[in-house]
Amino acid sequence: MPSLKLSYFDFHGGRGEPARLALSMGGIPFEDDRVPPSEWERRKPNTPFGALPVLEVDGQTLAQSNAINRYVGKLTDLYPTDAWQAALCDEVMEAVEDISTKIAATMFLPDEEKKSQRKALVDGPIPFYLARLQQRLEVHGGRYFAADRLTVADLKVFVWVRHLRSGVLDHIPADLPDRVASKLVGHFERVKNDPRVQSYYDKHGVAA
Ligand SMILES: N[C@@H](CCC(=O)N[C@@H](CS)C(=O)NCC(=O)O)C(=O)O
Repeated sequence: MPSLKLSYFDFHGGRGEPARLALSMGGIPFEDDRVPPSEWERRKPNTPFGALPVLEVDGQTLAQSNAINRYVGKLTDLYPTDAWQAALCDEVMEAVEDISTKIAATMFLPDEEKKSQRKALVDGPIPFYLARLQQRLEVHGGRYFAADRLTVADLKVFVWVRHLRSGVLDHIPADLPDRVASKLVGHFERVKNDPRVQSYYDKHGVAA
């Protein structure tokens, strides 16, 4: 097994969490490098694209969360071996990137601007992505997004739905997923109740 160091910001959730979860679920040792905000300015220029997460593999760096998810998914058997099922897994991870990028763009806006941009997201793109993800889930059997088993795609959707439901996003109602995509919330519960997922959150002392 290569020597692994996963660098991401020091909070639960976000683009680094699916890889942290997958490596822990697969029992693969890795250095969980949690970058404090005070260090980011200094470290940013040394990352491939000026952003986190970054995975170091035997001293070589890999950026882009979904590339990292695919790689760790292969190491942990949480990524399908079948080419078609792998593509379905990719589709879902890219869809979560699309909508997460729209939400992230509002993060540091002045409050009035944030409010109006988030209202527009709540009136359109967020329910759209929730409903379409739910549709993809149902088309592929209703339990998991690909290969009829838990993959990194499920972890990525789980982390996103948890973020929405947590209520930490100002002007985005926490009950939106429950209102527009109850089966996706069912999927969230399924992933949350996976014993490997539960043991990760028990270890880190936070509720899933
Ligand atoms: N497409 C990239 C986006 C990475 C990204 O925007 N990361 C954010 C954190 S989730 C970041 O590093 N923000 C700090 C910055 O851009 O300075 C990926 O999927 O990894």
